[in-house]
Amino acid sequence: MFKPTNNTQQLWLNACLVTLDGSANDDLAIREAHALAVADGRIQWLGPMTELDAGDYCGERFDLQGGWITPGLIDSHTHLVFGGQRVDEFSQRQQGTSYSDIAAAGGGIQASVRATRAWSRQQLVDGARSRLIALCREGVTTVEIKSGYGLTLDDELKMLAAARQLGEELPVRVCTTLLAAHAVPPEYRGNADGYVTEVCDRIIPAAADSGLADAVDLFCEGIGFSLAQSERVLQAARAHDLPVKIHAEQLSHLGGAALAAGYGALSADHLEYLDASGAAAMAAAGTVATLLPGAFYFLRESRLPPVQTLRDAGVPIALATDLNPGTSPLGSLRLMMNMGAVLFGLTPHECLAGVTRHAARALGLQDQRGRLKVGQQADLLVWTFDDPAELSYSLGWPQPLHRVLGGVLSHV
Ligand code: DI6
Ligand code: FE
Repeated sequence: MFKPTNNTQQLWLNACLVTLDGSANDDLAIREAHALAVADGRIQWLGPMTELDAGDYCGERFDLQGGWITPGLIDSHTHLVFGGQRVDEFSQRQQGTSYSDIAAAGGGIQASVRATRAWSRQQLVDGARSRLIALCREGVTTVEIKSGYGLTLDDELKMLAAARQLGEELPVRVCTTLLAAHAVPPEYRGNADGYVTEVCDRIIPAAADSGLADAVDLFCEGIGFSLAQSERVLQAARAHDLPVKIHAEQLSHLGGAALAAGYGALSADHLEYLDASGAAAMAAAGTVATLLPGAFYFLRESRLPPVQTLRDAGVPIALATDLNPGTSPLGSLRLMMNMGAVLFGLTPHECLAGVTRHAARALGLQDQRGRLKVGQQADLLVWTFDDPAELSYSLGWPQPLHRVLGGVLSHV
């Protein structure tokens, strides 16, 4: 029998809990007719209603009468801080110009770099706020935000500081990732190795010293950085005790995912061209596969990520928006769940696990968030639906009735 204690701050009663605390990767581990207690911003207890003695408790309590609680949603891969916009490129692409043609003409990532350098930290915050609010309204309680449009020491730190500021202003937890190795900036055109030296010797150390980066990411691709250059970045991150992530096997197979797995990467992301040996390396390292159906859709790609290979290898699969101005201007994690199911063939249960439990792991936060489990942060969503599969089935509804961050009801 559980009795609320002096520090119990909240009781949720008569709930169906989607705990995601099972052993299989796609196990929602639903618990009906349960209660959940929150203390000090964390889940203090959960169990059957019949094991709760709340007789003397006079704090906050909510009787859900069979309603549902899921963990807060986690968008584990975004580039939502950037200067300017790229809607003009969208028009060009609609007229038949390709993403790579636009990049070759000085647009693409370089257009966002010019605009981002020109904007102050406050302008970046003001530009990103509505995008982040859109995610929060759907139930996102943790978001990862990457740099990568500054490509100088000062501009990369400015982006990370903007991301941190957004987390202070809005009721959402922000994880920051340094993506200085996103593209070769114009000052280093034709000298990618020289830029990698700048990233490794100056930008990564400064990001680590400032405390502004929670992780380091890089773009390993024919149009990004080679395997050898990627390894230098991974080594520099390791030397500064920063965990790593990688954009890999999106447009071709270079082997970046296996390389990063060898450095204990939290996640390898995109992965349309991943092969079985890459998946095996990820499984061995515990590296999460983060699939990004928004970029696949927006670029009208046809090569599907190897979902069955990932399942067979036992690699946890996360889903994220990749929210960015060039390849995924799509501020909806629910849309990614729907696309994960419709385009990539994930089950609705895999989609929900991919934006909670496995998304938390992709950020190294599996002991803090992503499941309903004693000790985890009380980031909760309350819903009415008949089946949690509805979160992948439909778009626009259902919407969360309540959004709870660290045990505090939050409105956005
Ligand atoms: N992969 C992506 O999809 C984005 N960056 C990356 O490494 C695209 C970024 C952009 O076009 O602005
Ligand atoms: Fe990305």
